[in-house]
Amino acid sequence: MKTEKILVTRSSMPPFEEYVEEIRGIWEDRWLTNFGKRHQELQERLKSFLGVKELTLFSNGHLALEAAIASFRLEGEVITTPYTFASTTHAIVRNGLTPVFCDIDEMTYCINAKKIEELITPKTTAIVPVHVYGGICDVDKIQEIAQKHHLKVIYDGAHAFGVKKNGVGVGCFGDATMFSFHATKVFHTIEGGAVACKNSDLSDILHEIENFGFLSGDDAVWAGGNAKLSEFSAAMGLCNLRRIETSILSRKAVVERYRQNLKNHAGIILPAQQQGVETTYSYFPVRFIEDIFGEDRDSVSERLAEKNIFARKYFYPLTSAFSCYSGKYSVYDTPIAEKVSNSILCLPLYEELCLDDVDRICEIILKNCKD
Ligand code: T4K
Repeated sequence: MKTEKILVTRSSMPPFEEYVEEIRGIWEDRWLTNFGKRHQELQERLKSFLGVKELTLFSNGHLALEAAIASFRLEGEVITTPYTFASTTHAIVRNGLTPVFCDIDEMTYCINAKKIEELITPKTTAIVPVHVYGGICDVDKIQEIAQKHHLKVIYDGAHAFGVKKNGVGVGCFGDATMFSFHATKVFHTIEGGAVACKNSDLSDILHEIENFGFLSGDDAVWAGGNAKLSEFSAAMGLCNLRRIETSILSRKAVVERYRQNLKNHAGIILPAQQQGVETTYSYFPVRFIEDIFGEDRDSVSERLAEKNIFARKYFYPLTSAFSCYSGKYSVYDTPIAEKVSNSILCLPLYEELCLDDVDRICEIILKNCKD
């Protein structure tokens, strides 16, 4: 029997008619982009949903992160993690800065805050940590270090839409936080992203960077580019935001089923459940400890693929191992990140994934299990 392909994720979609209704007005007013009505409305609604003071929308998360870094006019070295998507490291490098890679915490997979200070040099100007998989970095420790050494903290929160720590939105920590609204994310605008921050001067600069340097009037006060979110994307965001709570609940059910099925196996490490953190279940990463489980990550991944199930190795390889950075870094400087990267597999997770399929995925995974 041929079963349907199950990919690592599947975009959430609003009812077709709802989206059509949302974009109908675009045909009437012919305003397609450049901070239109839907853009303004989405920005306000997201500010309130995320509990942040300022929010600047962007055409994608990567450009949002590049702009957030640029907005501080930094020089020198930036301490960051190699355990992330290409975007984080590239955003630092494309700003003319030097990434300095810090190892990760083995529980949360986020930057190990205890290891940051030893990497600080007179050239260090910022820290760019990543809230990985819908977990959250040690924001208190990072803030303490940043204050002590006068460093900026710019979070990559691409995976952390709607995540809270002790009731506080993740976008409230650090000097700025980027969110990704890519089609594969918990909340999406097809392509899109945003930067949250606390002060309106910074959000004016972010606006200039994404709008050719214009804030108001004809003078460009910054050599900015173009990273504006279109009205079609904003309309998708408005539709998706209406159903975000339901969508998160469906993801939660999938995650709980995975946890139920895969617990009690010493050879499988499930993602940590951080105290005080309210997640939105963006990814479900599982580690396979070959000696105990009896099989390595690649072999499990291949067996799933044979059954038309396509899990993904987020994040393998480490960004420090990319050929564009060849000869500059060693993965052995971040041994925990290297170990995790070699054993991690993100299992399929999306709103419409049915629990029977979760059971089937787990059965396949556990087929050769020794423990
Ligand atoms: N920082 C971090 C930590 C990130 O993870 C990301 C993005 C960024 C920064 C940058 O944010 P953006 O500039 O992207 O807003 C995907 C996503 O494209 C990327 O957004 C995401 N992280 C990354 C972790 O995953 P790929 O290369 O794995 O995508 P792709 O095309 O293989 O898609 C993965 C699966 O998603 C497919 O198997 C099926 C599903 N899918 C994909 C698309 C494009 C859909 O269901 N619908 C779709 O439209 O990077």
